[in-house]
Amino acid sequence: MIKKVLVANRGEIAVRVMRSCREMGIETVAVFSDADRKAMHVRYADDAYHIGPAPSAESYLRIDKIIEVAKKSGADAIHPGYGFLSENATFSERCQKEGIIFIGPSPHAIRTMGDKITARKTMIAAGVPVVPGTTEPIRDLKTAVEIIREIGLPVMIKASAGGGGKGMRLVKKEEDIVSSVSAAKSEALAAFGDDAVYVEKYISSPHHIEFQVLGDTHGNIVHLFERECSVQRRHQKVVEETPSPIMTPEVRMKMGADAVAAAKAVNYHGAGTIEFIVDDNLNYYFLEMNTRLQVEHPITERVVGVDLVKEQINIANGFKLPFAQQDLKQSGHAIEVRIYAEDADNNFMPSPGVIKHITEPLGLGVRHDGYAYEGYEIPIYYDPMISKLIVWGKDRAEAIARLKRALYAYKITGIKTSIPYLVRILDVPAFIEGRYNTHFIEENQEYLKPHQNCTDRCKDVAAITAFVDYLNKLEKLQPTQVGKELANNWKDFGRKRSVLRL
Ligand code: MV4
Repeated sequence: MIKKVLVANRGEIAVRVMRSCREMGIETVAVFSDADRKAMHVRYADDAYHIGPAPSAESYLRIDKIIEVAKKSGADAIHPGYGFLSENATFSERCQKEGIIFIGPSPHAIRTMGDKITARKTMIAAGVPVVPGTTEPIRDLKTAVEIIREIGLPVMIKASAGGGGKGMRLVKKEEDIVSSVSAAKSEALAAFGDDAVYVEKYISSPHHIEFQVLGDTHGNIVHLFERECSVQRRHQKVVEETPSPIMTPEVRMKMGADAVAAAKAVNYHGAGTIEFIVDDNLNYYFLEMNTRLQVEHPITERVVGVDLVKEQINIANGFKLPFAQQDLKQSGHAIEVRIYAEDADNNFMPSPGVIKHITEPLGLGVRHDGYAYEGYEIPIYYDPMISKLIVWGKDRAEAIARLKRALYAYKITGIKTSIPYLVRILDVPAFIEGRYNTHFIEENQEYLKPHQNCTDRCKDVAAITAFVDYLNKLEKLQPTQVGKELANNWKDFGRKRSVLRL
């Protein structure tokens, strides 16, 4: 039985994992870099160990140091969160060897799905539809031209060791094949140390729909339905929702069964996600499998009513899944938005710095997964995502209204955040109507620019912030008191906004 979990991560996900541990009566161990001495996950954990300098290559990615801390602290298991070592087969293997439980899938599952060509072959053998294309690495440029002619242009060239859009190239014209393939190969070699690339037919206006799966170590695998993740910017998800607005019960059943078949093909245990690319006629194809807990997992938790981290831990303990497929139902609608410390009005420049004031939204149907607090400095070294806002409604319209209400109430000063940008997304007609695909952001640039009301509001905010700075200097107020001052100013402000319907 797992009694103590080392969380090999930072930020909101480290805190989120520890919350489930605490509910289960499991002790938690944090690890932290120089940049994270004052981070929330360090404060939240029962115990915390320093593992190195700020750059992740010297801290959160150091397998040896993390294993050492696990032993020293008496942790019997490690939860990797997402990113960092979460999809590192060597790490999972090393844990096994050291007698520490890795809360995640087997090294074999990670390895098979991590190599996209092997994953494609495995899916074909399992009868799961994949995008038409190659199942062997492109050997040389001459055969590349022949193969691509056969598949038909346009095609995507992808790195086998890549994923998530890294090292991807679209080829539209025959004369570009040679240069694109060789560029993709050298890019893949530089980025992943592996120049194997493969080719897929290009699906022109796809949806990104993924299925959550859970498997236990007794061979039981279920899916927990889909997440629609088509609102992306440079392969970064911005909004995720479930159910998908384009899904039908029939296609959901089929895709769910294929997601389970995909996981079965690698004897999957733990939480995982099958990514599909879906065209307008709801033809769908396996894209890749993520062998970790994902950022957007809370929308599934809310609509299906399952604590995915708790299930991960129970699976790692060797327990059987407590539900069968027919026990699982979707109820209502959930949406998540990711809040980044960046300036959407200045080319999404990262905006690290000290959080001067933060008021998180509360109320019916609102969940906030974050880690920032007043006085905390967002480090420059890691992903700029500072929190996730997850709302639930009985239907999509209620969820959107609730999300808007929550975003209006969400106040962060000291740094720039993507909150105003997210509000604008919720006002785009195509989003409101649920008619969008992966081109949503680029197709709606005009709507997503700051508009007049918004600009006025930003000026007001600037004035208030300047006022608070003035108070701060004049009276040497503590951040919390400054916060109260600010909150009072916002009271009127909120009322005005509800009239303006920004
Ligand atoms: C594709 C595609 C079109 N056709 N593959 C991007 C992320 C990576 N997981 C795969 N991606 C794509 N693969 C074929 N054969 C279009 C994309 C794609 C995309 C996919 C999901 C969400 C957003 C996207 C944005 C641009 C391109």
